[in-house]
Amino acid sequence: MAKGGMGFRKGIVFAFIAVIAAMLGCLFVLLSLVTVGAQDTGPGKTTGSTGIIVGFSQIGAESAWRKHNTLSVHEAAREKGIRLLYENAEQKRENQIKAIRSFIAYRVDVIAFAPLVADGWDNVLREAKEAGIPVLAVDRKLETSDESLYAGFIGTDSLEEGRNAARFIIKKFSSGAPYKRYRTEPIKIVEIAGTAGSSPALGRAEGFREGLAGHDNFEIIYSEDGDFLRSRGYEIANRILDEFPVIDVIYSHNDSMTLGLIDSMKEKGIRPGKDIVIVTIDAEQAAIDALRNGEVNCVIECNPKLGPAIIDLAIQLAEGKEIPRLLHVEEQVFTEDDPDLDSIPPRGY
Ligand code: GYE
Repeated sequence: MAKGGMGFRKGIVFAFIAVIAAMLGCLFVLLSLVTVGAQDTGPGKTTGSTGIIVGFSQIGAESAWRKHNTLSVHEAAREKGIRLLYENAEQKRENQIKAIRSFIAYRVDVIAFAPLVADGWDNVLREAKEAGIPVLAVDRKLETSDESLYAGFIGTDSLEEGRNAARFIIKKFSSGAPYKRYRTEPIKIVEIAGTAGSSPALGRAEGFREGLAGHDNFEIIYSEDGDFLRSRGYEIANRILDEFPVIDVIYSHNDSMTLGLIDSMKEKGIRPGKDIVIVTIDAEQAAIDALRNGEVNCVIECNPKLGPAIIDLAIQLAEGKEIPRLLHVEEQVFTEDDPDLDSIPPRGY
């Protein structure tokens, strides 16, 4: 009886320990989820000690560039004690409008907004203005009927990126390179463009044409919107490489599309960087690696590490300060002519 009683008590004790262990286990899983959530680049919130809340409407996760950009903003927010409400619009304008409206309803202090395309935001920006919430345009530029609808812009200078692409090919083809049609026929260029109507696609196209103006030995024979996606780069290359008997240069608005078109070229036995000159923008690690092994000829940097600057500007806006209307980040150009490509530090994206 006594034994049985002991057994029963032991059983209870064991059961109790098991329940506690299970509860601790659950708590551990929950805690790690919260931590992962805070570090994640997916939707969610990060908590902050400053009391400042920033709503960040991101475009999507279409490229390594974009994923790193998202991470950079999350990290900077965490470092500066800013609570970040993050929404990924999955490349849809209506999702960005919804996200901005939800930030207004939440009464965030500042909205940071990477606009998918340049125009069509006036109404929702007016709603933010009426609610007294300053909007910072990040990464891509905005076109509005009223400049006072946003506080300022920080991001890339895509016009200059386009000009740099033109500068590279002008130099390349004026140095007596053994390209068969040089001097007798114009150099034939295909452009794989970014998302139609987005400011980087507009700027990269315009700057490129501006750079080529007056150089009659270049001809853009074809241009197509590849939406900044690797799959689209591959798809477009599959088609055009068969369609056009001669392509001398492919100018691609981002590395993701470039990697897709390189896949297609290799499948067709065309040597990227040798049979066709490749100029690409972003400078993600994979593009620098391709430059090193001769599959790409020129890589124009577009810097995604905007987080610290975005968060600093957001803090200034939250404190009621004025910020500059336009801030471009510093960017470099890497080419096959650089004497020491191995010394390029790891890109991180
Ligand atoms: O070049 C590209 C992307 O808006 C500048 O968006 C950015 C572009 C970047 O996804 O890879």
